[in-house]
Amino acid sequence: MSKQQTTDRPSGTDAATPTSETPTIPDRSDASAGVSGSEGDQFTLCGPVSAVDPTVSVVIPTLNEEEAIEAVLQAVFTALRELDIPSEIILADSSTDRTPDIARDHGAIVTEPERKGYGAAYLDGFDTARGDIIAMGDADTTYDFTELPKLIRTMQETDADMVIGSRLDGEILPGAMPPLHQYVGNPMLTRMLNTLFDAEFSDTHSGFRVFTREALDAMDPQTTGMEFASEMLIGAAREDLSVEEVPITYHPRVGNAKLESFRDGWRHIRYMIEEWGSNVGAVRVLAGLFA
Ligand SMILES: Nc1nc2c(ncn2[C@@H]2O[C@H](COP(=O)(O)OP(=O)(O)OP(=O)(O)O)[C@@H](O)[C@H]2O)c(=O)[nH]1
Ligand SMILES: [Mg+2]
Repeated sequence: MSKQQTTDRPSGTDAATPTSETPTIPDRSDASAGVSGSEGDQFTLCGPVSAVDPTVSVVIPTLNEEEAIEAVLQAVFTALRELDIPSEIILADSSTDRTPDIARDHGAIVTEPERKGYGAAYLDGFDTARGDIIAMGDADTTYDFTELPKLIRTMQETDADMVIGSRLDGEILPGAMPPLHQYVGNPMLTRMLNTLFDAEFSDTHSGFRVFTREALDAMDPQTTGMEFASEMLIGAAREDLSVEEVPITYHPRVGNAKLESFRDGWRHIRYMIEEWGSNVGAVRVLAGLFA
């Protein structure tokens, strides 16, 4: 897939290392210093061309999230300071507002997906990601990126292929999720996926996940819409990947939702039925061959 990667940083350099005194905008005068390692509360944020390859790639899809992106990036910075691992932040952006400008000013790499949709954005961002560990989450403040170290440490400690932040096993703050989603849609779609694909996930629509590069290659997601979230987990179940879940707190959204409950819910259901049907069809063909 060809893509346009945009950055206003000089090539051959790394982003600067923000400190608590200068938390919002990395100091460009420091941009030629290369990766300086982590001292105190500094961290290494790799630019598109960097002396040190990032180990962690934080991939965030954005569609007009100018009201939220700054807070989201600050939370990512807090997580990266705690993790103390060379990292990159990639925005797969389709915005027409100031989202990409704000992100670039904060040292993120911004790509412009050719296709529309949540899944298409992630596919584009994953294509750019260089890390062995990939993290994904929304740009709307619903997921708290300061919880990212908990997910990554769980992955390292348990040797899991993927760790999911579970809202349904964690805490959903007032106003964060419509009751229809919290008590009907998400539990029902989670149960449906578990039943059809013999899995035991607690929250299949959580978009806050970390996984290894190998796990991503094995899951091999392809869909472009919101059903991408289900497709990844169906792939994880199919490939028998080891998946851990950790409880997380889900917060109210800043900015307008892009999700359309019934249209996107239906896309998940249709995708699950089609996938299940094609597996059943394949089993029938195989059974027929050996009958
Ligand atoms: N690049 C790109 N990003 C998208 C697109 N659709 C959604 N996003 C982003 O994907 C993330 C998830 O979208 P949301 O609108 O938050 O969907 P959701 O999390 O299912 O719904 P809420 O619970 O209301 O937040 C957000 O960061 C969006 O900005 C798209 O077509 N292109
Ligand atoms: Mg969201």
